[in-house]
Amino acid sequence: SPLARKLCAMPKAELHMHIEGSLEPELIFALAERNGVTLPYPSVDALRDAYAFTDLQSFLDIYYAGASVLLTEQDFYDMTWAYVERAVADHIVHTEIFFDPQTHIARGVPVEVVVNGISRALDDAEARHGLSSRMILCFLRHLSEEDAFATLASAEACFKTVPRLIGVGLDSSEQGNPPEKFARVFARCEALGLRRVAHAGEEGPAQNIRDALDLLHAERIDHGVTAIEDQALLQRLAAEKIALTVCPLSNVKLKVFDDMTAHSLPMLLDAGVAVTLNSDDPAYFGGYLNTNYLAVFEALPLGEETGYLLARNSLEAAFATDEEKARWV
Ligand code: ES4
Ligand code: ZN
Repeated sequence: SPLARKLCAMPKAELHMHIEGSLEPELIFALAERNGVTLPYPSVDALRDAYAFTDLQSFLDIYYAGASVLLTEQDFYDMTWAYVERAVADHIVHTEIFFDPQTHIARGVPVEVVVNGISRALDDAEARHGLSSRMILCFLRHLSEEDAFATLASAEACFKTVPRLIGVGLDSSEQGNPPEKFARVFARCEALGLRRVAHAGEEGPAQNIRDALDLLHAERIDHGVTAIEDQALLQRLAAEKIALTVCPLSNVKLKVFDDMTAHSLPMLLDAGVAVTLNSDDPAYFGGYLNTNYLAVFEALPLGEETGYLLARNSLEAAFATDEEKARWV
């Protein structure tokens, strides 16, 4: 349809995409073979058949198993380059990539190997495709505060030497691991001059969104879809222009909503919140960014002007320089 074509062709930014979640089953098996890693699945099809999630934790278990094939800098380069080609095809002009160093450090992979492999692919993306980007190191919230501090210490040289590595995030299991657990880690990150985001209000209550703002000084909220439980919070998000990086296909696959027609996106938009659309873990949740746009506009009564609003929100909420932003208008 004409609307679908416009949605696909709009220039947009992606602000919530876990690079380990872009590993397609075929690449997981190719890297397992290259590295002599044995997977707990006999075939690509058997792995894909395991992608029947009941909640966030059932996904995370398979996501960490998939990431276990990543060992060398070239592995991280190849994974990132595959995503870059999908991003360019979806008319993404700027992307901010999350990565989970703790899941790699635990397997003996130094954080420098992870950062350099991803960063080198993003350098090539900028040179060959004009795709600008940033990297955001995410702490795994199911691990301890002490582990997060140790990870930050091991990455401090990377933050100084890799210009596109600009911030930190907080991901993994929200239930039982509230923002307050990482208040001191985030205070240290702020003192280091790092940008801050956090997953909050994905499966957890609206209070986690408040706490991510007040205790972590998060500048954007990843997901935030449960904000609709709290009218005062919605007003605050709108007034303070706190962007939400919403991931529609993720939310349906992880059963945050029964189906796309039940998504809280229209209520967030009605409240004037700066919503953006994102793919989260595109290899696991059924598609890349344009597939998310199309699924939303298929299911919900939203028009072309809302499409442009969502894309503009993503460009405005990016941690890009004014010079970069000027190229997009
Ligand atoms: C994630 Cl969907 C989601 N939620 C929380 N943590 C994550 N890590 C990767 N994908
Ligand atoms: Zn996420």
